[in-house]
Amino acid sequence: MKTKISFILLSLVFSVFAKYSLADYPIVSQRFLADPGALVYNGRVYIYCSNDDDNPMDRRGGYQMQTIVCISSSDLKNWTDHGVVFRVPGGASWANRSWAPSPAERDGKFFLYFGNSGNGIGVAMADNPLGPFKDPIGKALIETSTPGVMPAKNMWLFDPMAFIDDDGQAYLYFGGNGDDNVRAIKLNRDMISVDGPAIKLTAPNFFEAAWVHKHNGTYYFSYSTTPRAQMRIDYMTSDNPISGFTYGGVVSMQPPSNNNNNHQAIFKLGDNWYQAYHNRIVAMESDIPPVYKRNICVDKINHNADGTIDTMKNTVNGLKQLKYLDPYERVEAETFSTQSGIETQSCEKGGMMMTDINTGDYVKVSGVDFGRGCKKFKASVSSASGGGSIEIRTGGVDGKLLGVCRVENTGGMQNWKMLSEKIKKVKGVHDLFFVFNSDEGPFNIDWWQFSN
Ligand code: FUB
Repeated sequence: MKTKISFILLSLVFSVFAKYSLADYPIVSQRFLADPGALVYNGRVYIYCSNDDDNPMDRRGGYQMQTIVCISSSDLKNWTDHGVVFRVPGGASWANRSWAPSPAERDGKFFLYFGNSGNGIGVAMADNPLGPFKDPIGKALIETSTPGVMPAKNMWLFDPMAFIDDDGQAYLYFGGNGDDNVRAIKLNRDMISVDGPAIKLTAPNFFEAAWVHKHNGTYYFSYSTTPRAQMRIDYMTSDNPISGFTYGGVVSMQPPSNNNNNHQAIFKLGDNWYQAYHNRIVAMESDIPPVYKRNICVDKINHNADGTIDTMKNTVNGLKQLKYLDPYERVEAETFSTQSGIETQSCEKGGMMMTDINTGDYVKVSGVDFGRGCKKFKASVSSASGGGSIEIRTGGVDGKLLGVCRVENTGGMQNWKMLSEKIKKVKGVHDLFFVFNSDEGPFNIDWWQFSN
């Protein structure tokens, strides 16, 4: 619960933040998110993050995250904000913090491994990637008393990474704060218990953020280096998942607009490999103390034939859209590539909605394929007052106006009504913009869809 003072501070700060937008970088600028963990499932990448919205705005606030947020995309441009998928102590009564998650899927069950601050590692489970995740064992999965974890000097017992090898054996990597503080432990097939003691690994300048991926038969262990080594993401390679690692090089330098801790998740979507990471550009550009207010970015990485990784280039908008968005399917309003001013929130009936819509706010949905053309637009909206309007444009906030959809009073902010509107015919692929006017009162949007 927020105190009144922090609420006032928040309101002041958000009036600045709300007006901020930045091309397609960072992804998901309506939230402060950090420490990505990626899972590719059914053609989508799900990125699970520490929720920096849980941290106070105050620069002395520290990391106080108790929730994990999930965002996902199938095209790497338009991201869907799924909101909070796990929280403590509700989802794991023994824990009072949850951050730096690592997801895994096995036999149709989904697992999230998380750090209870630096004091132990928990596991939570769900039937689908969006949770809600719940701890199935009622205690930490990894503690200092877990065989093989100790002895270790000043080890941070956090930043878990779950990796399932091609032969089906799963491993959990974790640790922090010292070259000798990396540990790997086998997980049983159930993914919620361990098989044998933790094994000690050593990584030069190891600080935190363990991550493992496998490419062409080589295991890559990547991690954040210490502040003295600029908090780069370095990597080691081996032909064995738990032994024989040797230093390989640098996956990525300290990101621009970060200047503090660094944390990566490496994943393959389609034919290419990517790294999700965080920096602090949203807070910095909004004059918010940035240390505990991070945001997620994604860039492409390249493996060479000799097994080395080229040092990644951080870009502002460097990723290609992998496929166009289909506007003839229902699209959740919390799916977009860029926003200015809006917020996302859970709906009482379930799912998420776009909210806090003010006049002049907008969202951009990239690369929308209208095909041979459509003439109708519909959306599910709610308003407890006069409402406002949604301008439907292509090409920019001042681009071609296809139509204006009026939002009237629906009888409550959680009373949903479907609007439909004839629009000017639009064909082919365009960036779609919704530009909002809420002069007659606030409104929410749940989903939208075009038709012929
Ligand atoms: O988010 C809290 C901590 O910051 C994580 O555990 C570390 O990896 C660093 O990113």
